Amino acid sequence: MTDTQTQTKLKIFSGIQPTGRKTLGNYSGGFRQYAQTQEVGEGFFCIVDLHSITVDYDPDELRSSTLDLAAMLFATGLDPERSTIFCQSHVTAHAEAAWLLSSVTSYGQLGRMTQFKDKSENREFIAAGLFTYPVLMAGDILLYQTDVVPIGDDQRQHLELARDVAERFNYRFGETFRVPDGQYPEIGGRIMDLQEPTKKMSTTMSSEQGAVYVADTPDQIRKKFKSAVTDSEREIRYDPAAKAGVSNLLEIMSVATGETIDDLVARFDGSGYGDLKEAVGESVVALLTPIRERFEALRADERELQRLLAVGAEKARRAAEPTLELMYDRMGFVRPDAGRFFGAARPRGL
Ligand code: LTN
Repeated sequence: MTDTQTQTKLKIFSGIQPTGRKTLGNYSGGFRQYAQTQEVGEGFFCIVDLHSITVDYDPDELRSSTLDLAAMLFATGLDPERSTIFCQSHVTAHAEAAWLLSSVTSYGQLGRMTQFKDKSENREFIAAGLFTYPVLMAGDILLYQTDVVPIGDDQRQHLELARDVAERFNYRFGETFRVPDGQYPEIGGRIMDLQEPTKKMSTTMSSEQGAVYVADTPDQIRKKFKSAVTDSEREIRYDPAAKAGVSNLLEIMSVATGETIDDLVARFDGSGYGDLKEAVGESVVALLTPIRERFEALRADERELQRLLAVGAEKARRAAEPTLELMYDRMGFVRPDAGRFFGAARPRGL
């Protein structure tokens, strides 16, 4: 690939929290999209371990969840050759950028973040890091001159803040950052709990029976679909606004097989719920079995995971460094190795 092609490739960045067991909802609204973006641009996928310490957490769990997530990202199709998969804490530019950007982030705007308000409610101890969380996130995105951020609907407000921070920095210190766009999932972005279809399938809030985990065995998956809630619905039809069990099952099957919802509705016209539930269960078993097998093999080899993460960290460092240097320079810092960057490698377009 030539230099100019590299420079015009769309840059895609997303951060994923290394917490909890990942669900079918995480796969459908997240991992699946990440793997697809590799076809359209240059992807950076960051395991945001620094974000995970902003609420109560257990260090041993953080360690194992970080490796779980790394294995999951590779198992769901991210290719370490084409994309950059790395841990946030391995690239010190993230912590540095967060501090620098805190000078162009409004205290008032941080206080209006609904996630901060929700997570700090009724807590005895509220970490300062929970408040400044969106600044670290803005740095994650802006360091890579990101064009597109594939992200959940619940992160809109944080992305808006990142855009505001980029614009304020550019205005105050001169054009430095590309202002990123969010990309929100459409179909499959909201997989609901199998037991309580009015609630999102969640790592933390769902019951064991309500959530399907990417690493569940075929028998566990079949059992969960068999007992999925469909009651009070008369027929097999798709009405996402009703947040009903049947619509959720149709959406899950569409994600698993790639068939359209209309085709599925036509196929199951006149069938009973039992048939639908069994078919959806089998489609999910077919989808997740190869992923679980790859996950288990990778997760068992921590040395290999560490090696893959080291490769990703090195690529990420090289990608982030020019922007970090430019930030320091624009902000008036005297650099220890002045002249190394300027006049030569500047971030794309600057
Ligand atoms: N806040 C996000 C995780 C996250 C992120 C990012 C997402 C941290 N940094 C940068 C996109 C881009 C979440 O909780 N899902």
